[in-house]
Amino acid sequence: MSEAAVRHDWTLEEIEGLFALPFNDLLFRAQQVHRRHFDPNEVQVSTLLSVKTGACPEDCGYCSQSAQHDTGLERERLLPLDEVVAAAKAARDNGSTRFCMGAAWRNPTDKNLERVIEMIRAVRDLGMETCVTLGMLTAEQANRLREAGLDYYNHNLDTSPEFYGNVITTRTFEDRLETLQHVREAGINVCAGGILGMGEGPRDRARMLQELANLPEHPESVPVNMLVQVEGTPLFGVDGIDPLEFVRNIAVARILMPASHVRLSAGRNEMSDEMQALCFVAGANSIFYGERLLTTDNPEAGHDRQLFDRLGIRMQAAAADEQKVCCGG
Ligand code: SAM
Ligand code: DTB
Ligand code: SF4
Repeated sequence: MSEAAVRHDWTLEEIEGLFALPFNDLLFRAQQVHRRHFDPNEVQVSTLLSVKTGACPEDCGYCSQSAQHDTGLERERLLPLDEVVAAAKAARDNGSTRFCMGAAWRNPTDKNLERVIEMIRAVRDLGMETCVTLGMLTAEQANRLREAGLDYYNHNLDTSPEFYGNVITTRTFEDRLETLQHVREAGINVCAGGILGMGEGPRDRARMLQELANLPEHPESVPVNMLVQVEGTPLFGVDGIDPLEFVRNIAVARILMPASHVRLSAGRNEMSDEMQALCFVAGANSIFYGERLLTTDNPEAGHDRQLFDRLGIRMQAAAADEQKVCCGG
């Protein structure tokens, strides 16, 4: 089978074999795959906004927003529509093409979902792609979001099924898969990835990528986050991941999911420009852009533009409407 084929039957041995390649060989293979599917000098940019911050009932060990951790974060109510629209406009004027709205919920109530739908409609009216991450969804809620014109739903597997219970106890890995299935069946583009640097081992990282790559359809967007360590969370102070090991994960994600956008996500503020450049060589072709992630800092937009200039990278322009509706990416 050719290396460019989109497969869903990766074995753990094959994936561990990729990780075991000499660094140069792995990056060369990832670049070859990348160039068959994408313009290697173009990066998609998305901007995040937390539309409901803090007081989340879940106990995710990495998260600043869990009510179970004392992180000093101020609880906020659902943002008013005009504030969301102002933030989306600013992101669009800065060159961002997708606006991702996050809420610190285990799952949305139907009433809250309707309020988020107003936000989705308003952001679409600005000509931007929309993404939301609201926690677990029922099949009906996913359908409702699709009817409202939502382009992407973000829901991360976070880590391997084996390591999952060390990080989160208030929901299961299977719950995550179920929501992803509802999103896929509703016809919404899937954004699903995970976090590296939470104390997991190399096998967990290979297993997480295997779970993503062996979904019936690959997520259109695969965010690879490096843990942002937040004081007061259980994972604060954990041994981080070796930067070159992180780059290898990007390369393996690129090879396993050749046609997906692989997003270099949280943690860029703690990465050198050189590490980020290696991630782009390894096949990352999307970033979160703008000074803020959800509750933590991201690099200054001006710094990112300068880095892109130094690397000859262009920001992907907004897709034409008809492309956006069907197959985005
Ligand atoms: N509450 C919803 C949920 O968990 O699905 C949506 C928001 S949640 C903050 C979205 C994702 O952000 C998490 O699944 C996790 O992968 C990522 N994330 C959260 N905190 C992070 C951190 N400190 N470092 C890296 N990634 C983080
Ligand atoms: C994703 O994979 N990363 C984003 C987005 N999806 C929602 C969130 C990163 C959050 C980083 C920590 C914070 O700012 O609270
Ligand atoms: Fe809540 Fe999401 Fe944070 Fe978990 S990751 S505590 S579900 S906001």
